[in-house]
Amino acid sequence: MSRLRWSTAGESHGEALLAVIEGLPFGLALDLARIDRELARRQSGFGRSSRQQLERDRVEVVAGAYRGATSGAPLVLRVRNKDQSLPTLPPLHRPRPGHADLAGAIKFDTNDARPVLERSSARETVARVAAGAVAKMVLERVGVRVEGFVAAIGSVVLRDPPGDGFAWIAERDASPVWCPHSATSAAMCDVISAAGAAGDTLGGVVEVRAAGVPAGLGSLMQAGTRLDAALAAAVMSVPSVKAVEIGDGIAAAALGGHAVHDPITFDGGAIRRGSNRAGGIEGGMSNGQPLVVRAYLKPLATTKHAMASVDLRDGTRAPSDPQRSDVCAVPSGAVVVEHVVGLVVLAALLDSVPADTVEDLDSGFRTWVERRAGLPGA
Ligand code: EPS
Repeated sequence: MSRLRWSTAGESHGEALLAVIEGLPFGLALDLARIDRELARRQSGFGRSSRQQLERDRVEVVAGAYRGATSGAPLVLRVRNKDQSLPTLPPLHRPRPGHADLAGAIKFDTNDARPVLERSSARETVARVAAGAVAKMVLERVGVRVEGFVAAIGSVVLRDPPGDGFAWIAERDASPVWCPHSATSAAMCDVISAAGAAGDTLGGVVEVRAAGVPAGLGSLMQAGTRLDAALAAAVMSVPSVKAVEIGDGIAAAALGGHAVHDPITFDGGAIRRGSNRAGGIEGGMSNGQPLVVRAYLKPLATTKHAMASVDLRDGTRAPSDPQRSDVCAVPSGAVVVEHVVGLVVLAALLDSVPADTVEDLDSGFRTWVERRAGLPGA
């Protein structure tokens, strides 16, 4: 089990969303305004429902801090819901295809899927972003930066993804769909508007890059210690995600090995790679190249027009229960996946460089990287 662990609690229309993060080093100054900015990014993508105008997500620290910094205790974060209508919301008897409603109703042996909907709602990702924002603050101390963007919405694909580095951030942040290319971004807004007008929903692809990750995080030794496996599991657990890709994983399946594997050179006193098709991971370990993780999101399951379903009380044919929903949550997905990747990378880092305090992390990280500079074992 990793030193860093996290979990969330809360319902979409309950009192609040909560995140519990254990294993953080002592002494990390908690920049709450920074967490709020990430929460605002998660909320503000084009294509979200009127709910986003209602909620103004703000983080509060409930436990685990002392004088504004982590205390080494479990850190508990809370984001209150403005819409706390859960006690008066009607039961949900007609499950929506593509949602957790039906499987959850069967699991809990109930014909009212309301509690299932409430917990499976993507509103839960508020808590993951809050937790991930803390993870990113720790990572940034040691020069690791994690950023995500939208690579496709529906049929509109970002043809020319940005190169290494983060020169694209300003253009991403100017885009209402978090896509770092203004013409593609405008086309994405157009397809979202068209889908909304037709009463439909859209999915897409998000890409997350983590730069500054040293080689050697994760482990080849067991299935559960592989960094790519941990990333895939965490990213797949984000609502709507149906596929996860590391590097050029999907395209690589159709190519020969010479066209796929990244050449190794030794140049200027350092190991270098001619390309990064592996997405920064080989053998379940980071290889010193930026991590590249892509998530494929299905169109939202809550569609405006009802779909074929049944009434769970008597099995009669009945249209699925329409709920308020977004047209497209892919821009939010880019922010959520970015934060989830941040949590997994920090967990891997703390497994290799255990640290009780942030100062231990600073010095431990420096030593760990310095020992591995140049040729290994030299
Ligand atoms: C969601 C349905 C919508 C979304 C919600 C996720 O909520 P409501 O039914 O209250 O309009 O807006 O997402 C959020 C509130 C959020 O903050 O992301 C769903 O069914 O998953």
